[in-house]
Amino acid sequence: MGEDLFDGVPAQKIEIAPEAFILPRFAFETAARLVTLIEKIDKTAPFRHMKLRRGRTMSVALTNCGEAGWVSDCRGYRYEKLDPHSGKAWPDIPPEFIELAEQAARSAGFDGFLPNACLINRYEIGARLSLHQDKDEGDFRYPIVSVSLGLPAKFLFGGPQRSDKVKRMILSHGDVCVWGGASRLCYHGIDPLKPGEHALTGAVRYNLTFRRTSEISG
Ligand code: MD6
Ligand code: FE
Repeated sequence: MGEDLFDGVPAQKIEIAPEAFILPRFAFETAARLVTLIEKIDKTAPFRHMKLRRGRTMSVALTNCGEAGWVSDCRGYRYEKLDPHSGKAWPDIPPEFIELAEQAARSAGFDGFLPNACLINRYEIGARLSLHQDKDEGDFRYPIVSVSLGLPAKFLFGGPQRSDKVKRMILSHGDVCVWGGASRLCYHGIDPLKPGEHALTGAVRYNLTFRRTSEISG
């Protein structure tokens, strides 16, 4: 890993909590390719605003690739094999995605991470994700790997209890976040996206989150 000298050079990993790391710019080199692949997935499994159980609609638009996709509707959250929009399987996870997720996990000390689900979030200006835990996977031995692309966003990271103190940090284009083990069930969220324009994505932030889940319905 190089020095933190200029944009695009991977910096040292930053431990934000036990077994939770930010890998600044880890995906910077492959970012343009990742965005192209996201646009391709959007053609088969389009981004959509899902409903939450209580009837509200998420401000973040999302889609998935992999053997299972995360979905939310009036029945709650779960992983489904088929895209409810098309009734067909979600698109495969591109090999470039899997390679990146595996390498990022390894850099953070989690060897042998093979994701079977990739949730793709698209934030437009003002979109946010309120504090939540990622706990629908059924198996918490595996970490989560998350890749930020496009506009920067303020990331909130707390502890295992909703009331735990929250740290705030900026996630920028190409930054990768990996967490597992002791931090796997920490609360986290994203503040409303600030207006801006990114050369690669326009007025949008994408986030890929890679998971390994054993809880698949449908
Ligand atoms: C986001 N990320 O960065 C939302 N979850 O847009 C998440 O909710 C998330 O970044 C689990 C692990 C890493 C994450
Ligand atoms: Fe999350």
